Amino acid sequence: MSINLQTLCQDVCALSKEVGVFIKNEGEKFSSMKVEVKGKNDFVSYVDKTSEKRIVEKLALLLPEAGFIAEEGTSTKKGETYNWVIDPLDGTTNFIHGIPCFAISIALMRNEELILGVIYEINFDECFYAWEGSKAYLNGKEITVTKTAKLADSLLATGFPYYDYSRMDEYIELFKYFMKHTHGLRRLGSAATDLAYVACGRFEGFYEYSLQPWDVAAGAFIVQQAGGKVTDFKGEENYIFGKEIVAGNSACFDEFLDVVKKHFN
Ligand code: 2AM
Ligand code: CA
Repeated sequence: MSINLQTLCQDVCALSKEVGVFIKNEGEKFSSMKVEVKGKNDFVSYVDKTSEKRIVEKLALLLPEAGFIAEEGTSTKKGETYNWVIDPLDGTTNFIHGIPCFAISIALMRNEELILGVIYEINFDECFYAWEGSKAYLNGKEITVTKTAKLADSLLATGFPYYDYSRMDEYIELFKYFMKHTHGLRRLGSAATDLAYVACGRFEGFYEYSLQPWDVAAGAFIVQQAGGKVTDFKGEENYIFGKEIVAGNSACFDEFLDVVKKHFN
């Protein structure tokens, strides 16, 4: 069966916005209920799980033969050829604390290849998307990575290690290097948003380890369609399932990756 990826991408954008409204509304209720400590985590998992359920149900209608790799485990169906990779709420810690940076991230894989990506940053109503063969877009306008050619002129984003502390020293040394040799580092708390911001030229690059496929799949694809590069810390292709990602504009990517390699390998 041939799939119209452009139409499918539009449908996934519409779905993300619909679920995004739900998450935003629940978040507003959550703020006013913050004093009630009991149920805080329940509430969050309710928002995550309900969102994922809605996403999975709709995607199952849009592409019945596809399987799912979804953070909350709503469906574990494996697709023979097609699989959706879903994070219904990327940036949960921000969401809990009422900090406006969290997103829905949905990617589609054909066998081992990414062919569609949608990231909807809920608070700013920004939808970033691309499909196989397309440019990358933000709310209907084409986006590209920057042409900044030197790390010295770059703004980077990262995320802090949150369970694998065995590589903490390497991480901190790398952090120090970037502090001294770039415009600065940002830590937004949503890897999907970080990657979307690389794609549209707000950041020159992003790196993090210990991330899951659903945190990075859509963003990695959108960065590439926006003219950027994505690898693991070795400069190889294992960035979706390998728990290491370096993404950046093409012009300073080699310099960026070299520094990461020197610190981590
Ligand atoms: P999540 O909000 O979907 O969990 C931030 O560095 C990135 O790490 C986010 O994309 C976040 O995705 C992911 N992450 C997963 N577990 C985390 C945790 N316990 N603490 C902080 N970030 C976590
Ligand atoms: Ca999540």
